[in-house]
Amino acid sequence: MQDAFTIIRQDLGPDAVIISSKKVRENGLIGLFSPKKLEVTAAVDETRQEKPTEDVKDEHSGGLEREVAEMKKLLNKLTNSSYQEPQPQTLGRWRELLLQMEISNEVVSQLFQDVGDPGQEVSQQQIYGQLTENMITILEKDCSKDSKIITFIGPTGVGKTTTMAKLAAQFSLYLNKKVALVTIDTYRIGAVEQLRTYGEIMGIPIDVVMTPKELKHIVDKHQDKDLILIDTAGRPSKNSAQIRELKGFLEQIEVGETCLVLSSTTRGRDLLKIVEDFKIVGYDSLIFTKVDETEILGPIVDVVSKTDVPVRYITNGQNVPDDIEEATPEKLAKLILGAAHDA
Ligand SMILES: Nc1nc2c(ncn2[C@@H]2O[C@H](COP(=O)(O)OP(=O)(O)O)[C@@H](O)[C@H]2O)c(=O)[nH]1
Ligand SMILES: [Mg+2]
Repeated sequence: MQDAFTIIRQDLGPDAVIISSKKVRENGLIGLFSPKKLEVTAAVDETRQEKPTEDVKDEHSGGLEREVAEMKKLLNKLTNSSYQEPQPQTLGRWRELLLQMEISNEVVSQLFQDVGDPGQEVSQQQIYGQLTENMITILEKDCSKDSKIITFIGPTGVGKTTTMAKLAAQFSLYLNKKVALVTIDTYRIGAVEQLRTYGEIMGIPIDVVMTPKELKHIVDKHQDKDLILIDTAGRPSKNSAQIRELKGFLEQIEVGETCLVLSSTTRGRDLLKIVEDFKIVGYDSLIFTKVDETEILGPIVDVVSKTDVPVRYITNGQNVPDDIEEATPEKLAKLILGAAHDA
């Protein structure tokens, strides 16, 4: 505060009054751990200062300009001379934060490997860097599947059909690939219509199949395509009889890659149950949808750690085809740990 007074006095003169002062944090994750800064707003009452009044208009706007310039200067000085508070117990805070992001105790312990002893002095950047590195190691999984035929499985409403439409559009419109869409999602009213609409817009053929035999026939028919995407009915994962039925369909063809689609908004414990239930069908990779709808993305790390398969894509909105991104371990780690990297 003493520093702020000095700066205000220099810039605004002895008549300056303090309007408000408060401690503020920087935005983002790193803000939680860096010392708070002091923000002081001060002003001078111009009516108290004697001024020539000949050219009121010019004087007025000139005064305003000067004031803005001075305020800018003051703000710059204030943000540069940061107010130091005692450092919080940072390692403990990070651990707390990771647990709040719903990463399990077990995985949090893995993430803290080589991060440093609690007694030791480590900078925020060092902690962040090591946590990121450890998270990348956990997220790095192999998926050496040939992905000519990709099947999308997963619970109801997670975004399978939307994700498939996004990928179909990306591959056909941007990469000029020949794409075919097949759906065995005949259970939900409107499900087929939804896909048909996307297909029509993109000029991509759509086939609806009712039986495992039909599926084989259709896939054979599309041998000339670069990519065949197969949509499935999102059956509740509890119902394992239906999961077995799905398996019956998929056994008819040589699926290149099976993608388990999961929503980021599902609670961690439910996710772990779902990935377990879908093991009957089997899957080679994961897609996490709706990352735009939650800030708690910790369970992704747990799921990858448990399933041993990589995350291929994340989706971040309802817009077809743009709201989808390829997921690399680096990108994911950064997303999960927040924007701290840039700070
Ligand atoms: N906010 C958001 N909504 C999504 C995303 N992906 C899909 N959705 C929405 O989730 C709902 C269910 O999607 P749908 O593809 O029909 O799910 P399916 O039952 O798994 O095929 C739809 O309203 C989609 O627009 C996403 O990444 N973000
Ligand atoms: Mg669907």
